[in-house]
Amino acid sequence: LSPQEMRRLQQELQRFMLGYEFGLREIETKISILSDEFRHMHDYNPIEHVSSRVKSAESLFSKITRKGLPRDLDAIREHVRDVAGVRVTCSFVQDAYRIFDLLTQQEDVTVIEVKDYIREPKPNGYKSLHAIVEVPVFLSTGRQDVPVEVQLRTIAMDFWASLEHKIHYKYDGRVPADLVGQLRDAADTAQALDDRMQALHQELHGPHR
Ligand code: 0O2
Repeated sequence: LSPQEMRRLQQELQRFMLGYEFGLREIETKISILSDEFRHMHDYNPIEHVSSRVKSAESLFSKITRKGLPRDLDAIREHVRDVAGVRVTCSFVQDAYRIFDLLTQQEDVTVIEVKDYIREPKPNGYKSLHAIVEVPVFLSTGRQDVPVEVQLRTIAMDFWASLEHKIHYKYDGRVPADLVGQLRDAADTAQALDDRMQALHQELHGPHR
């Protein structure tokens, strides 16, 4: 490629990523407003922690290569829906569903897909509520609808997932059977903790809180 072509491609990639960055900001703002308003109205905060990321160009291209798709931006736009991702860690299971409802009921948020790994955990024990939502961003060139993956989970689920991620990475996906079993047990323990914490919380504040 000539230097001019390289520059053009680089600009195209930057512009492409920027759209996702903006979509992410819209969703982050919505979550932060819900969190602040909840604290103000109910003297209670259902959200413990929010983190977000736009996937790196490198990991996007390796993802479409893994999927056997052409290595171009159109393929990413069409087939990769977690370019922008927000993870919301809540105190209790009930809060994860409450934030999900409050976010997805907003009229400018379109739900594309929901995967409820809390009701139906993955075989390895992974639990989280996933939603791909689309949010409009308004640019000088007009409206752009941007998909964002939102993951909602409890502190216990987040603790489990981050350790599992490290183990998965360390063994390059080939985790020894004994560790897989231990992780599954740990996921049950995390669920037992979530159940007890929610019961205690409800005893303190009543069933609707
Ligand atoms: P990262 O680095 O967190 O972004 P796809 O998104 O098409 O590849 P799928 O299965 O349709 O795959 O998506 P799914 O099930 O909604 O899961 C996508 C994301 O959920 C992952 O993103 C992880 O963040 C998280 N996740 C899913 N399963 C597991 C799991 O077993 N353990 C852990 N720790 N996290 C999980 P990425 O892109 O893999 O990673």
